[in-house]
Amino acid sequence: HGSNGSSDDLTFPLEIPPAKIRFTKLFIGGEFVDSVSGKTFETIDPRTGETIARVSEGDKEDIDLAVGAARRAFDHGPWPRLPGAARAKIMHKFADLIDQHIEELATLDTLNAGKLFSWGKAVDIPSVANTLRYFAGAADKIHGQVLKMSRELHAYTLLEPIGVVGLIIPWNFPSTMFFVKVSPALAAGCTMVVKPAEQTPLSALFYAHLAKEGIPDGVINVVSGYGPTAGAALTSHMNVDKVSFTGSTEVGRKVMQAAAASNLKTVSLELGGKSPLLIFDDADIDQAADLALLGVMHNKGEVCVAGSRVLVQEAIYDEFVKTLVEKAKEWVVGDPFHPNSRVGPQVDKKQYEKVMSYIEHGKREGATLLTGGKPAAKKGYYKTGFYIQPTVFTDVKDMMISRDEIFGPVMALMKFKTIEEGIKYANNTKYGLASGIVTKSLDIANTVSRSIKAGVVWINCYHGFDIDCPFGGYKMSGFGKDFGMEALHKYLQTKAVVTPIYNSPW
Ligand code: TXE
Repeated sequence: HGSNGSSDDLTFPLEIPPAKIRFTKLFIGGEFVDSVSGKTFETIDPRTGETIARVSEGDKEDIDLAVGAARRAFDHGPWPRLPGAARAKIMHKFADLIDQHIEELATLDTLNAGKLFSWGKAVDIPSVANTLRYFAGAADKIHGQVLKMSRELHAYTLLEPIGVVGLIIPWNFPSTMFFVKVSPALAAGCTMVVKPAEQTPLSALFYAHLAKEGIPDGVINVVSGYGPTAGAALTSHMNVDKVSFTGSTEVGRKVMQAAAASNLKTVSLELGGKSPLLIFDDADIDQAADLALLGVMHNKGEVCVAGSRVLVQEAIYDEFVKTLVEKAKEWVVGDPFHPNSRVGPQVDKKQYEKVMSYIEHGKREGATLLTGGKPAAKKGYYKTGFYIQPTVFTDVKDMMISRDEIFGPVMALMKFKTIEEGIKYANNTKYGLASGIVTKSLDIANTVSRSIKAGVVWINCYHGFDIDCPFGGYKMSGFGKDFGMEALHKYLQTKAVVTPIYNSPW
């Protein structure tokens, strides 16, 4: 059953499950509050495009209040002063609370972002609890070094929390991205203001509710609102010591400019990508086609590391294409609550229109549409939803669809001859977030992985994430790592303390 964009009833149940939304206000200083202006904005269900709740719209004044609460919690509150083990204990409790609400949290991310419910329940939400636990494990192991000075001086370093941090979150992984930033910041002893994406505030506000049980007031503040207002106020705030941002390259540039123009706060950026998957002649074609589809169709292509450029070596190209077309049918479009669906709706109208316009560009620029290319599921309750068929273009040259981040279920297939040519094509992008290689040859895997300019190389796998594995870009995909112990160090700063050993002149 169910081919691409199928109108198969199985993946589109006639009933839309009712939304149960409990938290819609800003969370400042440990309380849920209305925005200063009293304004709210709509949050929608991308399955239907319909409004499911109105959420408080934070702006500059609310960011001021939240930063004030975070500042007080940092300068006078217990959090940065607690022994690391005490912070860890509270973080473990937070993680346990998440485990007790997996189903409700997964529901919110499906309702708000169109993410697959089965995936959220089995993977996304349990792993955010584990992200908290991973960094909790580091909270009592943060220490500096004793230095070997060249003169009669005793010196050591202290690792101190950087202060109040601003965390700006995208909508494609509302839970994962929240905790990838919040967890190391908590372990470090920072206090924070989180600005979730305007498309997906619901799970972030639920996490704020859970934080009330144990995390001291003012340590985590959540201000929902738009980027150019609430987001910009956070990046240009004089009392924020660091901003960690995940989003578009375009806004990443603005974040750096705002930091430079205000108090020179440090910045880390996880931005867009146009990641290559290189498939070599010796690859297992079935495995390669599965990985290629997983790489770009997972989470309906709304993944910063999406393997959106698939580069296939000449000798297997034709056979690969045949296999790919067959296997693309397994990526069934449907209601993300339905267990048989693999591709849910794009997050909102703007993203839907962006993806559709790239598909039109691809056709106009002369690429061959192999499969998909149309809106999907235009029926019943779903006719106003943002569904797009999994789409594959071949004969892709240097075109918009091979250069720009589309952020949808759209693959650009290209052919290469030699290993050198494959590497050259792979690196022919301003981005450098991720990459993949499919080969049985250790020599090819070793050579190519060292030649690709990207923050991660997945060999014979894709989306191989782990909490312990540093993740972040090269080139215009940004800088600074999320995940791994490197992420903890983004929220720390080093102080050197120096004293003479003897009371002698030095
Ligand atoms: O991103 P924005 P958008 C890419 C993807 C997507 C495109 C546009 O290609 O199609 O970006 O998406 C906040 N100061 N990615 O427009 O605007 C905003 O409120 C401070 C890749 O949604 O960058 C949200 O919280 N903050 C990416 C966050 O930035 C501002 C994930 C991201 O939104 C701001 C998302 C401002 N001036 C989109 N303007 C990834 N790397 O995974 C906006 N924001």
